[in-house]
Amino acid sequence: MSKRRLSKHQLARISQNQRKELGFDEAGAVDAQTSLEKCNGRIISHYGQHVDVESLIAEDEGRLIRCTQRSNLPKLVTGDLVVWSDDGADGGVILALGQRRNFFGRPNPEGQFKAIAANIDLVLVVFASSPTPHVSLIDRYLVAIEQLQLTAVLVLNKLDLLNQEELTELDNMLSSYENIGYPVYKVSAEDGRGMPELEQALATQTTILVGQSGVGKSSLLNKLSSGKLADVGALSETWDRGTHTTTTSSLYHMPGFDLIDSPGIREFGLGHIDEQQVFEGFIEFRPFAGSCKFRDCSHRTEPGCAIQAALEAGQIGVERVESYFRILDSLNELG
Ligand SMILES: Nc1nc2c(ncn2[C@@H]2O[C@H](COP(=O)(O)OP(=O)(O)OP(=O)(O)O)[C@@H](O)[C@H]2O)c(=O)[nH]1
Ligand SMILES: [Mg+2]
Ligand SMILES: [Zn+2]
Repeated sequence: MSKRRLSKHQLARISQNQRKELGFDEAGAVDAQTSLEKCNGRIISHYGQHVDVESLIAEDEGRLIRCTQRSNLPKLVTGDLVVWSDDGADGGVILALGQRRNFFGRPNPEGQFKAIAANIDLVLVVFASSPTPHVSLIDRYLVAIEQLQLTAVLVLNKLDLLNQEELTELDNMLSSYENIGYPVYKVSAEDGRGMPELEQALATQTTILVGQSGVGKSSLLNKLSSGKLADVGALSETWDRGTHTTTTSSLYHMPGFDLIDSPGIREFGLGHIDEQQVFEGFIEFRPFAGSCKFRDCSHRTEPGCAIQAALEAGQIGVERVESYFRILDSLNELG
């Protein structure tokens, strides 16, 4: 009886605060996560009411079991380590969630931030010349990735579609990210260009592919596996109408590494993030934090602003500063 009340209490608290739902910062949610030695399965895919779990039990390692979950658990996501048990029929039931090392997430249509994958090493932010990258979408991803203390890698796909002029333009943009410390890969899932270098960066890691719908995340996955694992969208205009080919995050084992394919997005909202976190998400701004004349400097027009000074000195790029203000403005519109 008291157990039941506890889980209800936990659920109520979960709805109060999305971060808590993700299993961090909250005594209740952390208690709900069990130690990793007890885990005997990993979630590799998630569909509405059930999840596919691969067994980590030595004698049937890799076997897939379709499981339901106990209602007192937080929402489980791909990559979660779990304790499961046979349900006596063909499937299983998930009894406990193993402690999450980290997670990646995205805003749902209501603007709340939801986990989509857990226990990952790298986030591959994929973009392409078509569909055209939304303004500051990359920076929005980077802010979210930095806030979650994950490691970002940028991947420009569809290199085969670029002419020299377009390539030069994109190279300029990409080198500005390389200069501030983000690895950048230029590849084509179509003709395989750049793929060996990318593959090297993925070795031994668990990596999630994220980015707009239609940029070629599933195509990259298929290319890296030398086979067709994931469905790829038809060459069409459907991305612009919001049709996504991949509809759920799934984990795939590749030779020497793991990849999680995720559904594309149209917008990456940052409603869950505050101004300070946006600032910290622009990693090249960090050395200037606290150096402005005014403690509450907006970095726009105040005298003695360290960010404006760094911009004038060429220490930070104008596109990034503009992008920073655009993101702040969008937060204010939401608020
Ligand atoms: N020319 C060219 N086309 C590509 C390349 N990579 C992917 N495509 C095409 O782009 C389209 C979309 O590819 P997908 O792999 O389905 O894109 P996605 O990012 O997984 O999309 P969602 O699952 O909707 O998020 C398909 O028609 C692919 O054939 C590439 O490197 N070059
Ligand atoms: Mg896809
Ligand atoms: Zn300032």
